Amino acid sequence: MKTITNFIAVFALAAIFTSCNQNDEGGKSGAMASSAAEKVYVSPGEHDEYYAFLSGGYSGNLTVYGLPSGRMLKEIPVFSQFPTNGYGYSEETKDMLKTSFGMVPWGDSHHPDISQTNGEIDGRWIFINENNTPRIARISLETFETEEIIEIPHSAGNHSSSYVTENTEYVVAGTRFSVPYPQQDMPIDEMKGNFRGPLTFIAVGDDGHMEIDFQIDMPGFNYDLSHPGRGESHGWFFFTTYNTEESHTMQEVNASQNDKDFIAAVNWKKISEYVENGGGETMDAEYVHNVFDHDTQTTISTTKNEVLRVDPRDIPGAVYFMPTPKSPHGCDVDPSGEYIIGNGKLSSDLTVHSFSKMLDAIENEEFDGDAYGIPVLNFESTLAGTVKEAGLGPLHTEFDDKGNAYTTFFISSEVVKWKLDTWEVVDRQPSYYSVGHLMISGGNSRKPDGKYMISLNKITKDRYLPTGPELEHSAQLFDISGDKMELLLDFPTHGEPHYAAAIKADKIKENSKKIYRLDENNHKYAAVNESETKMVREGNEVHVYMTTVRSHFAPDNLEGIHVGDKVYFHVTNLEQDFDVPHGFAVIGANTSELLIMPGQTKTITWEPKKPGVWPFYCTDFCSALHQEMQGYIRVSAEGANTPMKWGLDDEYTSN
Ligand code: RUQ
Ligand code: CUA
Repeated sequence: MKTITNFIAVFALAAIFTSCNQNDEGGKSGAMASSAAEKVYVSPGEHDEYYAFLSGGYSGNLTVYGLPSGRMLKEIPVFSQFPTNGYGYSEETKDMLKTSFGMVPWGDSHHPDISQTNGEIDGRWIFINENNTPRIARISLETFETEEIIEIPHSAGNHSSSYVTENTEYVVAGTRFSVPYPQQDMPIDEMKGNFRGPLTFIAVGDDGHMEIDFQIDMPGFNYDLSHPGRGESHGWFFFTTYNTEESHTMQEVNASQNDKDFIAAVNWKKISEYVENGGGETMDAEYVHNVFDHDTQTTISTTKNEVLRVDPRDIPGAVYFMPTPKSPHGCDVDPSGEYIIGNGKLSSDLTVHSFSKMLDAIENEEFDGDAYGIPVLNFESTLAGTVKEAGLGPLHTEFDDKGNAYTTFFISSEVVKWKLDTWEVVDRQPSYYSVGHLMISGGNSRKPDGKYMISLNKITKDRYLPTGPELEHSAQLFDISGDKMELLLDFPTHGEPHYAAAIKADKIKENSKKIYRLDENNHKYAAVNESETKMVREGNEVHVYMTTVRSHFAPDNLEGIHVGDKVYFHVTNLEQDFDVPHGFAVIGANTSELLIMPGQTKTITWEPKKPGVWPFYCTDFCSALHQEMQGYIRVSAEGANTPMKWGLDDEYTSN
């Protein structure tokens, strides 16, 4: 134990040392600074070349930036309620956050990944995982809205996710915390040998719809990160593990005892065939699957109660373990699919495995025993090479289009560029400070785009003006087109950017939806013109069918609501112009506002507490007469008999 503690102490010291050092070299001046400025300058009215999607971490969301400018274009709500537009509050979207634990209004999002065709990112959807209450979301890149969220049963800490295979056949989820499988009440210190680590493969249909295909019942290690094979290794998936010690306490020390943990190599094609031929057994599960239906503009939420469990020991050749030093974190596959890189967090070396050597080793049965019945391959047999003493605390690796790899080092706070095949370090640049992930556009694909790299840093202090004890995390943009990486720009992110994905703007912008067509609005409570607006009472529930158009609501005067009523405002935006949303807010609402896109219907609930005449208004500055876009609701005391009456411009309907 003592050696380990010392080891960690040395790393901590090194961190302080390197941070101080870098401080002095941080700034650039003169000609260098102006050439960097030119490279990131996107003049007013011009568009960026790339969309970059940054994970929001504990914000639960996904933020969109333009590159190279670093301008934030949008925040897309995914796993968290978003009062800015009513996501997760409105009647239509609140079920998107339904889980088997009830409504979960927050999430910890980690790793976005863009859908692929033939190993190239295609810009149809972006997936992102939720770590805390295990889920995967699919976001449409036509609407930039979350369309689907699937919960992952029997998983705990969905971290090795949400990476997709070469043709988006599957998106994966692996449990970071091993747990009883299925969950049960048992003593914690009986973990070893009794907990399991299920890996879940979710099939993605041509329309994007996700269904869990199977769950692989793996030994109870922590499955940290994963990446798909590509090219020759298409059909395989690789997962790093740590805590192969299976310790249940003080993991900081106890999970660092083994000299090597594993990368699990999973032949999903083989397992998928096995399952197609009736293999596996169904087991009980409880999970919720939420799909946003564009036709009715509402969420369809379904609770499922079984999954297909597969025992890898029943399928010869399905899973192998490759020993990898020192609690590996990142698990990255190069564009050719030949190299699998495992970054041991507590090592200064990077381990590169060879896919072809792995196949030979399997063929020649070069095993070093097994772990719970899964063959462990001989370390030397799969080893392609080692990048020696590249830095301290390696985490993640990405690739360019010229045979180079880029690895982040958290402790020595730098990005190190090295050559595939020769394993030599060719450049290193400090990051400010303590970089976690990095991202190169198309980094998880056959065709990375070697123009820009961003480092996503954990510590920001002194890079921006202080904003109290909390600073937003910092991202740094590097030009990687030359031999040396060149720092161009710092920009703040929102939440914690664990990983990101980027794509050329051309691949998305033409498909971007501008409006929802009113003639396709099949929302149950839509009023697609003002003549359809009305109030309908059902007991103490009142449904208001309301419309918006620049610059009034219809109706804008409503009477006959009583304290004790529950009012549903179903607001349809009649606009058919790009970028003309209207908002809806009403005093004392216990939810949020609504932001309604052109052609859309959204619903907010309101339970008036006090008699009076209460205003509502449009929150989005939509026209010169936006301030006039308002109305009044008369609320009478409970038990009063004020008749319902609604209208616009003193023309009333009543009942
Ligand atoms: S993990 S560094 Cu999800 Cu590396 Cu963030
Ligand atoms: Cu509508 Cu402001």
